[in-house]
Amino acid sequence: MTMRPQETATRDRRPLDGIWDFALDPDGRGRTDRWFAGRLPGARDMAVPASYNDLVPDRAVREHVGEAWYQRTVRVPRGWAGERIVLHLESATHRATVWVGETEVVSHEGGYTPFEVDVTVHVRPGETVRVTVVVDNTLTFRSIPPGVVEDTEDGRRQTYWHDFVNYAGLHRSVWLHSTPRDHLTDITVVPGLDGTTGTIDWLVEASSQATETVAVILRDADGRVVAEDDAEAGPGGAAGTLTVPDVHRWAPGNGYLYDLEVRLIDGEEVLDSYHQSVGVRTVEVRGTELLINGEPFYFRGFGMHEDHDVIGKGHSDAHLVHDTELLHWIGANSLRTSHYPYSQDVLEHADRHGLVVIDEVAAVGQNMGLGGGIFGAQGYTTFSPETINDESREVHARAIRELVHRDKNHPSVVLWSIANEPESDTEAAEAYFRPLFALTRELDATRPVGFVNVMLAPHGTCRVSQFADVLMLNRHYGSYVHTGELAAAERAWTEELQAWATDRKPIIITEYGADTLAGLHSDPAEPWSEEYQVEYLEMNHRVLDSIDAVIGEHVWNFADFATKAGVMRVGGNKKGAFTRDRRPKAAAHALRERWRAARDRDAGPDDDHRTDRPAR
Ligand code: GCB
Repeated sequence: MTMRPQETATRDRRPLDGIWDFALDPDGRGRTDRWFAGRLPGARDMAVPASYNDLVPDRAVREHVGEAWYQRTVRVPRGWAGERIVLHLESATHRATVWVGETEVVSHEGGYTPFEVDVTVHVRPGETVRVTVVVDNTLTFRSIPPGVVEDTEDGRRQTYWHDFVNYAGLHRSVWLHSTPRDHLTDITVVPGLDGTTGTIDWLVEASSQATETVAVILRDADGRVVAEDDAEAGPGGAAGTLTVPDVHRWAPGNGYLYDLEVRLIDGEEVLDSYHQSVGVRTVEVRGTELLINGEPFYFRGFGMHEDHDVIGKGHSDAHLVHDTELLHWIGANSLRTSHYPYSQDVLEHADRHGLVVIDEVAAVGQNMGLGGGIFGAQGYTTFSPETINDESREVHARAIRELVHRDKNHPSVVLWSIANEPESDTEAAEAYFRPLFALTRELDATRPVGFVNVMLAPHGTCRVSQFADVLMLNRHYGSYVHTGELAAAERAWTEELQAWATDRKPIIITEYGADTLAGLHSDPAEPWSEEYQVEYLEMNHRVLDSIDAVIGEHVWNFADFATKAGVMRVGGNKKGAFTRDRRPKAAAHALRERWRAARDRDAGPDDDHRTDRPAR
């Protein structure tokens, strides 16, 4: 488990982003030929962070299946002598092994969560060291998401059942960082409200407990100390509760954050210090409502993707800022990290901007009745000893553990989504998911848990939604079914939703969308035209507005995105309200009208996505 690298009074960090050496390993020779022992053979330039797939105009790179090597040297800062030195990777998709010099130091499974390794004994402050990372994009029945690799006449072919390109590489920052030898290892904050008073339960763990104290200092956004506490560090860590009278709440549209400075102290000496942002808000499901700070919340926004021209799934601050501005422009208040954990920068940004997040594990495509958004049998049984089995569930459980650990302190995160559109109408699915729901609740008792239900498991047939606190439904009436027949779609959709409403749980429509080619017009509105997308959304909104239990609408998708080629994919999935380069379609303007009117109705006196940020 990791803490994100920071520069503090006791810690330092050096980004390893930039141009690395890179080599594909189509024959899988690199490990036996010890590529980590010297310069990579045939190395070419590769940018980090980025997916490697679209940076080279070569099918061998774009469609590579297997391992790909990254390498660079780094000079360890001279001033880090005596410190603990750690190599931290924010994501390596989908698994990786790392060498420092010729020593293998760590391996990690899962492409969207961070991992790190103490490399102190392998490096010397002031000297350079070679870092080699091999990433592997292979998807199997033991990975999240799943897939199958077949050896064909034309080489290795990767099949998978999710509707986005299997982008791979070092998608987020890589850091070398220092911490003191005696250091903080984990911080958990749980906010609460008692009228106008805020409470923050804090739990801090450290590398050793000998004679140490943990002190916490809470500052408001103006830097004023508003509460302090301390406790002896015992075997289970140090814990306490801070109380903040007249607390400034974190709320949708008002991303107010306090700064919690955590200090590990021995006598008079501050051994380590770390800064944790805290938003004071509560989340609760009551009846058919989801309450934030006791107020019913209605989700307006999108299922998104980390997906851009050239960089693929690579994180870019410029795109993050732009996408957030567009969300504000359109009047959205929330998003789902479909279909994998997004960069921590996205979560931190959502915290600061009062954007509400449904946080999703990369369990997508666990459904052999579906493929790439296209219905049709895949020739496999979803859950079976040979396909998705107990071992796969362990991998899934680890992915949930890593996600909850990474994101537990984000006030923006109000709901965990532990899978997207898995098979959910079989006994095997029920048995698979029961323990995963239990695990998620055990890891975090403060947030509701759900999964995203697929159209193939309508009300009355789904055996997994019984475990969910909130129902999340993806429905494409008027696009995949009743294509072009909006009246019939409206009847069928209303009927299905009325049935779900009898469960007396809150319902979020996590996807509804129609493929639309920007610039294609027709009157009367035909599928694929901008007019049809607008009418399709209007129809959906009539249906959603007619059902009280519906507490949210997330259009699929924020923007057009890259998918593997297919007969239903014209240069990718075109269900975006924006094009892939973020130009608004007519639907974006229609959504803006609906959502901004709603935002104005809901607005609190100090809602403003731009204000109330703590100084960085
Ligand atoms: C879905 C999936 C999403 C697809 C979408 C589509 O239900 O959750 O990943 O992209 O359908 O457009 O087919």
